[in-house]
Amino acid sequence: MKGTERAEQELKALEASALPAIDGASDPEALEQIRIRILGRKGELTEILRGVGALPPEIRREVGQQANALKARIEAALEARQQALRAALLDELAVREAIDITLPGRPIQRGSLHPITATLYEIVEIFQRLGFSVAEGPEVELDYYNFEALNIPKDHPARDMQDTFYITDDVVLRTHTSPVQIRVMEAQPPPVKIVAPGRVYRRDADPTHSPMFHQVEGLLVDYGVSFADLKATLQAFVDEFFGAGTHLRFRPSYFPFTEPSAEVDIGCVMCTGAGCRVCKGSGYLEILGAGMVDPEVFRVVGYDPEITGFAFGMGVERIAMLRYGIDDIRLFFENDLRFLQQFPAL
Ligand code: 2U9
Repeated sequence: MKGTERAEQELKALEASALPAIDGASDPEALEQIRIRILGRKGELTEILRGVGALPPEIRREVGQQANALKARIEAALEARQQALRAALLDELAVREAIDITLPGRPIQRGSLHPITATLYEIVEIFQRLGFSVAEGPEVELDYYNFEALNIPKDHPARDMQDTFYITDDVVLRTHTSPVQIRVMEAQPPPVKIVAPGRVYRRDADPTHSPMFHQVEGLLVDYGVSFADLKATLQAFVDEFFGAGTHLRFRPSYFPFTEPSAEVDIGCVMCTGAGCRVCKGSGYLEILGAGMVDPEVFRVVGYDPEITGFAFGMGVERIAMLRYGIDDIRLFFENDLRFLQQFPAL
């Protein structure tokens, strides 16, 4: 019996020191140190349990049960304290790292389409609504498609080294998007109803000319197409782009690939005819060139000699300059945000 009492006292003393220590552990690390001290491989209670087998048989069972019961209580206390510390940590994090979701977000700078891109899209979309499809082609183009097939002979001024970027004798940077229409006609029979938007290149640089600029050209080919069809199509375009009832004027002109040809003006959008800085007092703005496709062009692509068609071409930068009253084309390519941000986001 004396042996039992001594063992009981030892266990009581251990319990009396262990439980307050566990409850007082201030963080998971301190708690783990306590667990090791009591239940680790050389822990106080582990040693007691290890010694149970060596006790006299008459007290072995009683002491063993008490030691195991204490082990269970200590383990429960450790678990409870661990849970409490974890909960306290989460509470603290919830306060320390709280996000105020009612704060307004930081504004982000949104980009928008470049005014030339927006203008080009707007032009193309108007023609799409009129039933035209979009066709594209290479910017590095064969001399044949850029000039020869368009009835621009070898000695034509448009082929002058002044105007064209030559890559080799036979390869150029396209000077207009017209080669796209030649390629389309080579690939498919009439009817053809396309617009060809894209970059073009000319050796030219001053306030109204840039060595790279954008064109939208159109081509409609079918039997029985007339100059009246051309006028009606262009009137529908300017009504959409510049406003209903925009006045159109055709002046006779010459292009190697159209006959007859015309330069097309609208009544000045700035002064509606009175004369201003933008129209230089004339009351008119030249916005595009157009004409009936020359039969020579149809012959080159192998079309029926009876076929008819009209074509037109416009410079996107020029149209944007007229619309917004901009007098220097280079502003479009400097990409100064103070300039670009003046255009309505699209
Ligand atoms: C094919 C047949 C005919 C396209 C045309 C114009 C008139 C024209 C200028 C406008 C301003 C070029 O950018 S600009 O300098 N273009 O005046 N373009 S008719 O005629 C074609 C095209 C393709 C097969």
